[in-house]
Amino acid sequence: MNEHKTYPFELIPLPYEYDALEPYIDAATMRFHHDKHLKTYVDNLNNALKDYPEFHSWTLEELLKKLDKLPEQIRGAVRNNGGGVYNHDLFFALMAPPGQTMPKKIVDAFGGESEWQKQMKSAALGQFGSGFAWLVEDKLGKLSIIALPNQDNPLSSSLFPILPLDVWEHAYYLKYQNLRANYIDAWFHVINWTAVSERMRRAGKTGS
Ligand code: MN3
Repeated sequence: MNEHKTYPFELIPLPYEYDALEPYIDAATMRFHHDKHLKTYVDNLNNALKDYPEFHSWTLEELLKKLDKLPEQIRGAVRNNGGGVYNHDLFFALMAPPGQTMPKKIVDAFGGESEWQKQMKSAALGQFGSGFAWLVEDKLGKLSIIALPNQDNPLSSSLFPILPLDVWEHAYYLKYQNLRANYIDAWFHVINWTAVSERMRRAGKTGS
């Protein structure tokens, strides 16, 4: 992932085959989403920073945490495209072929797997237009679920991003058309809970 890397940022290859998440997420959607949409965010982020060498030593995480320190001319582009890169790196890394088990920490925090799913689905359906539903952790280690518009990232609100669910139409339109709820139900099958656990351990160590 690019989160701890600096300019120029890269298109990170998928950690699995394009069809690895079938039948829940189809190969055609994965190709467009990763090879086209994510690549555009990477290219636009690099273009935005190209003429600002003073930020070439900042990691993507730092850029998103300190948007207010950036010049106005590039702040919007970094928010949208830097968020686009971070959010998609994480979204793709935190999916895997079906069959993994939800970590106990999340089951306990939300009172059960189905209760967690209910809250995540509600946030994802409630996000009007484009955006993400997020499982986040605050500085005290408390887990919660939020929705953010467009490519906004929890780091910009002092929250640590644990698990994103992309609900932009490009994430599901080819297979599910307008049926966002069906796509959300499908995504629940392909969460990489092993990697989510890793992120929660890291959040616990570093705080947000
Ligand atoms: Mn997307």
